Amino acid sequence: MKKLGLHWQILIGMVLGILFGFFAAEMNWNQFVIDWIKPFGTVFINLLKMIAVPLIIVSLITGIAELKDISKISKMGGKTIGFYLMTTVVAVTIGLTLANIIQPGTFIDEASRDQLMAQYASDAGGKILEAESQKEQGPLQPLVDIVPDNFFKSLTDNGKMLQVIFFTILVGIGLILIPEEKARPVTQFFSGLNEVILKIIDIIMLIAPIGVFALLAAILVEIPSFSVLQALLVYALTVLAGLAVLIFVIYSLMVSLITKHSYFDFLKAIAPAQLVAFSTSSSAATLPVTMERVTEHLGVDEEVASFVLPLGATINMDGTSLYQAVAAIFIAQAFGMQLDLATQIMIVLTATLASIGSAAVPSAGMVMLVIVLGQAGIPEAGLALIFAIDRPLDMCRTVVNVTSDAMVSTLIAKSEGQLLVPDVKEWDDNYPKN
Ligand code: DAS
Repeated sequence: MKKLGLHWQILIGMVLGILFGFFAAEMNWNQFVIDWIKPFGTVFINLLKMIAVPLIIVSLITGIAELKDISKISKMGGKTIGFYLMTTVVAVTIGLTLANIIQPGTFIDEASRDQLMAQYASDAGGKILEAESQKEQGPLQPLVDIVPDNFFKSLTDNGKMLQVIFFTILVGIGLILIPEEKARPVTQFFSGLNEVILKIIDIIMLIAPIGVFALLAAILVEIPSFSVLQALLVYALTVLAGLAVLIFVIYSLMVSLITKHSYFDFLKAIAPAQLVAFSTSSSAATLPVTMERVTEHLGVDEEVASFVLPLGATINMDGTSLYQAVAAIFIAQAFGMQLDLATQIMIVLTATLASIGSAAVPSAGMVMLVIVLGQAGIPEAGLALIFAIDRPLDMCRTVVNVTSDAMVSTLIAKSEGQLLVPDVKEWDDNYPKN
């Protein structure tokens, strides 16, 4: 039988985990599941947390080093980065707004919340007390906290991720400022290391079906309440609602206002790329299809597409940043934490940076979520809650990531006078379809 794609293996792992969890709870096999099955879920989560810091360091440095070519090659760099940052901040803001309105984490009833706290007290308690204590500090404390006094100390604490990012960005800028021939060996080293780390993520994801099975079985045995499943469902629907707002409202407005393309025709033109993104959960794997669709069916000049799209696949992940914002608020709510405005603004910053640092491969956004949680003082133990249902959301957020890249390339082409047809209908009439 043809080997089942990893997607289907993970989705099957999810379903079997839920069924087995309910069955084990009925049969009172709780201790067996906690002793012999849950550890596989814990190992899976720790593997992903292990790779988060190296991933953000090498992918940020590699990403910034690529910017260097951009500033040299063309003035489009600033415009492109500007559009990407704007759409990402809009995405995070939509995510935070929906998560605060829908309050998915409050669908976990008190009893289950107490069990959640007890279950993860070691991690949750400490984080919540730490976050509470941070509130007493001065208004500029968050700014002071960004600058590390010892980079290696920052590396050992997921709560100091902004310090790691701050230092990493400085290294990237340093690379841009030194002569090309001196920078090349360094950027080649980090680019090679980036490939190595992406391969390690591939290896980690091979045990994802088992990890997801174990996580779900453990959740259902430890917190045998429908309210947890119900809360997870509301959380997933909150993410999907946010992604839908991006695709059908924000991007529709931007395409219609800035170009003469009808949004329906725009979506029709990039639908094949969206389907590849959905089935691969990888913007990088979808890139060749995105490139073909925008150049052959949207009239975007080759020069613009081959510049804007690879950059977008690397640093523009609107779907991921929205997901990270919703996930962070959901976990905080699930642990009964009230996040003040300063913390939520911190989440906008870290989710934007984490999505820039997220690699264009399956589950990269979930790995980077560790950064967002750590920085906001939200218990990482909550990851066990959402890791188990991450893959279907990854498929959807990757579609949004790719749609945003295609949309920005169309807008940049239009602004550079390199959108070969004002209206995509003209393109289809005057040019041969592929
Ligand atoms: N799967 C990533 C991508 O390729 C996004 C994510 O993991 O959030 O865009």
